[in-house]
Amino acid sequence: MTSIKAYISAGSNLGNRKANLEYALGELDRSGTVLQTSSYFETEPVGYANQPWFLNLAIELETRLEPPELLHLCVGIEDARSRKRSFPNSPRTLDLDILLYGDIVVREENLIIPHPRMTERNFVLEPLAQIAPDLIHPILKQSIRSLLETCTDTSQARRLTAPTRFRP
Ligand code: PH2
Ligand code: MG
Ligand code: MG
Repeated sequence: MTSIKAYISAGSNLGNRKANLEYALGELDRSGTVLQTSSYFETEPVGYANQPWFLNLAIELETRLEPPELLHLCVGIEDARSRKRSFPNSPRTLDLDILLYGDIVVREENLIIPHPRMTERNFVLEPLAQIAPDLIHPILKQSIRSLLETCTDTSQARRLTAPTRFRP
């Protein structure tokens, strides 16, 4: 199969957050090519408030993996950082969510692409808009920039510096 550009949202709010995210970047780059990363964003927890703030970033990955293989890779990288799955939106060392996979739509029981909640979340849209503002959401047919402009999420996302290895 030919290569596809996939976009991944990465987040961490337990342990050494930057080390967890940099580990994920290194592993993803071993499986394909990390073309761009956003800056780190320090973000207010959404969904379950009583937990530490997150570091989030968005990753543009060139990959030859099919969507289920990419999901399997992401779960393996999360597990390598001792990710525990206790309850929805619980704190985590590492979360890797596939947002978009080219303009392909996937509706499987364990994998939905585009990510169904991506348009409701500043912590996803702010970093993604930094690296891919003109990218079109394949179902909504709107750019990431315009999805961010119309997003009603009021949670805070503060832009920091970019990871040193993969500056945009
Ligand atoms: N992930 C969640 C739930 N809430 N909040 C922030 N700020 N960042 C996240 O990555 C995040 C969240 C579920 O995956
Ligand atoms: Mg998530
Ligand atoms: Mg996840």
